Amino acid sequence: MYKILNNDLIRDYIDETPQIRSLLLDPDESVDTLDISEIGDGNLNFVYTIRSPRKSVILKQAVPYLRVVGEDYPLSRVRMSFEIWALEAEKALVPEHVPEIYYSSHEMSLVVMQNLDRHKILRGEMIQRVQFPHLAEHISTFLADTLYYTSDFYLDPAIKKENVKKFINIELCKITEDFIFTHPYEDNETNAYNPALDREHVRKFRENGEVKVAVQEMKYKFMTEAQALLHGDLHTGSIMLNPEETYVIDPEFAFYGPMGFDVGIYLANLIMSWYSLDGEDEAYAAYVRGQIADTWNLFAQKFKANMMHHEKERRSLQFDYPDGQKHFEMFTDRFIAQLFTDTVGFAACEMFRRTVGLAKVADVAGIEDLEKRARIEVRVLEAATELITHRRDYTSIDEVLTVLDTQSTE
Ligand code: SR1
Ligand code: MG
Repeated sequence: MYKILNNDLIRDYIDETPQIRSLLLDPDESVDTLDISEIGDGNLNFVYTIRSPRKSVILKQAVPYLRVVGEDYPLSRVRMSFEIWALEAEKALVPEHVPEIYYSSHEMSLVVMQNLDRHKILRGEMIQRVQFPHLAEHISTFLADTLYYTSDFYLDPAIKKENVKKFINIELCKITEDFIFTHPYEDNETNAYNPALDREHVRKFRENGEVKVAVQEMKYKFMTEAQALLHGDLHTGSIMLNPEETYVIDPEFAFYGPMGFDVGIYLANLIMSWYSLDGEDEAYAAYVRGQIADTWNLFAQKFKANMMHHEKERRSLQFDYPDGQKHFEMFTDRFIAQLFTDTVGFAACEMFRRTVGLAKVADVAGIEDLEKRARIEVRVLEAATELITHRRDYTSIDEVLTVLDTQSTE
């Protein structure tokens, strides 16, 4: 039966759950010897580290409300089932980039998994201006493989449709629909922004009809295009890494959606990290720009390679082209061009909401000088406006990087 755990109850739970107990302790060792501490500062769940002399693990439990808002915002615990299923699916595809799952319970809405204690959260590392030589290589692999191998390009159509059904993640999709695609564009009580950010700038994009139409188009895509199993919340706080290894965590927002959403959310977080530098630290700024360019370019190459490698099997897209290879490549290139347009559009939506919506990014929101922060935020809003309204015009990531350089005229 479900109950919300705390430090003491976790001890009891481990004592009565042999699969976890035997991971951590010898039969004659007491659970009292375990060192348990809550580390969760996440928006949704409670997270604990549990250490024994032998091993340390992470225990993550969903509670029946949205942690960042409180008990007044009920949210069903089923989100943990989506996280468990998504971790299992991703682990099968890109084992080197997904933590080990030791135990899971849908009834208790919890998962026990590898403690990535030799790794740090990417966002924090970017704020400290740490460079990671393999990051773009690793994240592009994660994206290319999870998105390709869960799509109709690879899966049997019946299996793919079963997966779509399994991953109907109504409540967390609603959070995204509200907090990314709706509230930031209207006067909503959940919005919060820097008091130094001129209301005029907020009003300007909120009253821009072109922006609103474009956001609506992106929202409709998000709601209707079940292309692949997405992570669903791939910001830089969902990545843990060290110079050698990169892990993607926290896939509770997983569902079947448009591929460009995952790519766009990630690139937007890199873009906001770049803006947070505010022209300082040229070397780190060049590194971040390199990450933006390399992630997209490597992703596009790897996704295309997956498409072409399995071309003979394209199980759900059997078609007798006059020149099979050439025409399938033409189809693939067109698909990737559309994916790029979607990526740019979703990136812009993330940039808007991380500036004026409920959830911020520490890279920018952590800047103590509010005037400086506001100057950066205006640039983010202006770039997002440009990107979303002209997303169909860009053909390369270099063109997107050029937009980032545009200075405010005011
Ligand atoms: C209301 S929850 C705010 C955000 O936290 C999660 O990480 C998602 O990004 C969500 O939109
Ligand atoms: Mg998360």
